[in-house]
Amino acid sequence: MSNEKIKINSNYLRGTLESGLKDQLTGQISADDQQVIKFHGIYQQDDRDRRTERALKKLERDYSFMIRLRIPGGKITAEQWLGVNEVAKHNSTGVIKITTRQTIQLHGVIKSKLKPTVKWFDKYGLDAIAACGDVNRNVMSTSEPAKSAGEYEVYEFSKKISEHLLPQTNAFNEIWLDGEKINKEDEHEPLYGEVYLPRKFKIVLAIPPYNDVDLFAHDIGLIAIIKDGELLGFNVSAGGGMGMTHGNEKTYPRAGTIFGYAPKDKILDVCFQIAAVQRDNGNREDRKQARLKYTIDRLGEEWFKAELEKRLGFKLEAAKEYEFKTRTDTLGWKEDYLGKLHYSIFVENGRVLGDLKTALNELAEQKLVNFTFSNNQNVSLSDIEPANKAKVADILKKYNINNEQSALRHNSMACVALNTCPLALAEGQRYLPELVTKIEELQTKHELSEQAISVRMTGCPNGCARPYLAEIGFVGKAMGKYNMYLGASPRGERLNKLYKESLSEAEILTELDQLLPKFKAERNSGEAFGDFINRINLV
Ligand code: SRM
Ligand code: SF4
Repeated sequence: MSNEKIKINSNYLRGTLESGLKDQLTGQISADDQQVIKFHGIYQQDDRDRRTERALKKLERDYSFMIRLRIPGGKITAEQWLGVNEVAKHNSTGVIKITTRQTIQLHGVIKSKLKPTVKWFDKYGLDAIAACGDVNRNVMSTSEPAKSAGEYEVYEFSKKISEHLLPQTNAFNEIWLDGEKINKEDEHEPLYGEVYLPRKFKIVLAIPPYNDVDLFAHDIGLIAIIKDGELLGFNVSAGGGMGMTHGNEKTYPRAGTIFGYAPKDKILDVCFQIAAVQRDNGNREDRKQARLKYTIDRLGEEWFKAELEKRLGFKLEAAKEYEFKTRTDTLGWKEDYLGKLHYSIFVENGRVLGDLKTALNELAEQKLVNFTFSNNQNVSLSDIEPANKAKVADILKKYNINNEQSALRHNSMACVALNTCPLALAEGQRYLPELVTKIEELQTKHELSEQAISVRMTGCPNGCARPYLAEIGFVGKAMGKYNMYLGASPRGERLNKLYKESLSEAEILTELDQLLPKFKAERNSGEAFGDFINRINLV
């Protein structure tokens, strides 16, 4: 059945999940329910490393599920962290994965453990509602500590927007929490109706000069305008998106367009109405053309703005001035406007395991920290009382957590890819660390060890680690082969371009062995690698 029919027939996202979850004969659920369950923040997957072995033994695939939490603004308490860790230990692979959208995922949850896991999360005030599916997803905001009340208010807006655009169906309550059943006539989805959106929908909020949310990669990007510590409103960007398909020229990554400015009291409505424009005009025939970016390009930016303003009943003001200076998470100790301390830790590809996990658990058990996940898959230990700084530092020292990685690694990011992602054509997080080591060696050879360059890798062109906004982007084409993209701005404002196709590791390293000395010899003072490539028109 097409996704559109599945949504309409799902009875507001119920499908046949209740009975499917109880079926002990198989580790999977029906094909239609696999689409419905995404709206509940859950994906059916299988261990791709074990497919051949299982097929030879005539066994069904090694099915399990991935659960992605909804954590707007990326903040959770110590208690919530411990709750997640406990359930991860018993019901999943145990690895807590910080995603590129400021939340966490657990992999390897078998069908019979899904409901207990969701219930467990609920006990800790956590949910996975709309973390996936054709709805508004987790709303991201900066992970940098607030320097004023106005900046903190931006974080609060990420929660408000998430709530405002949340599906209202009672299905979550009924299926996972044994809530009382209600009649279909009593269901009401003010934004989504029975058809939900044509495709996924993503919103982020940035506070200049930080663009750690990669503002232009999302359906809506809101740039906070703050004066003297007071939040006034937001510049509104729309139509960003990364996903494309190899060989399909009608698909492409697009950087969002800034359409104007709205004061903060109007911003919930702006988000709602942009989603509504997309709901009513997005392509429902072809999912590869269904994101807002294609709607805007098909109908025109002028049309989009006029349609939005008609629905809003007011005109957007001219965009206010702003400047993004960086996209990189600042690591180490920082202070917020209330005098609380924060310590940001680099987490390679967001995988929390081993000593790092033990250290985070110990810090949480002693109630010394809260946690803020970043949009670059890192974690910040948050809200630390200054009197506890030494205790936190001691625990970090005990587990050798010192942020001593190179500038290159600090700016590297890969998507999950194999072994769980069904769409992966090549490795992502399991391979990038090794490639970064080899690029570091080239940097040393060319005396560029200190040079920060954003390097991002994805196992397929869907763009989950936003590779088209990296100074060097690697996009999986086949096992061991990557398309290489160059020339994006390190501040996230300009996309890169395809440089060469289907390169092996040896070919990648040969290219960089030639490009790095050229960069060193010909760059302007302080010029970043991506800006240099762009200036010399190499691609
Ligand atoms: Fe993604 C699909 C993982 C951020 C664009 N993404 C998937 C799936 C669910 C594969 C699937 O459909 O079955 C991957 C699950 C892998 C696994 O085993 O966990 C997956 N995406 C991820 C994560 C976990 C990557 C990571 O390593 O951190 C990120 C989870 C974010 C979250 O917490 O919500 C993740 N995905 C992104 C981003 C980045 C972002 O949003 O900032 C993008 C590009 C931005 C965008 O949406 O345009 C992204 N994911 C996609 C797409 C392509 C969408 C498109 O418009 O074409 C797909 C495939 C699809 O939707 O058909 C996809
Ligand atoms: Fe999977 Fe492709 Fe996303 Fe990587 S970019 S997680 S391979 S869908």
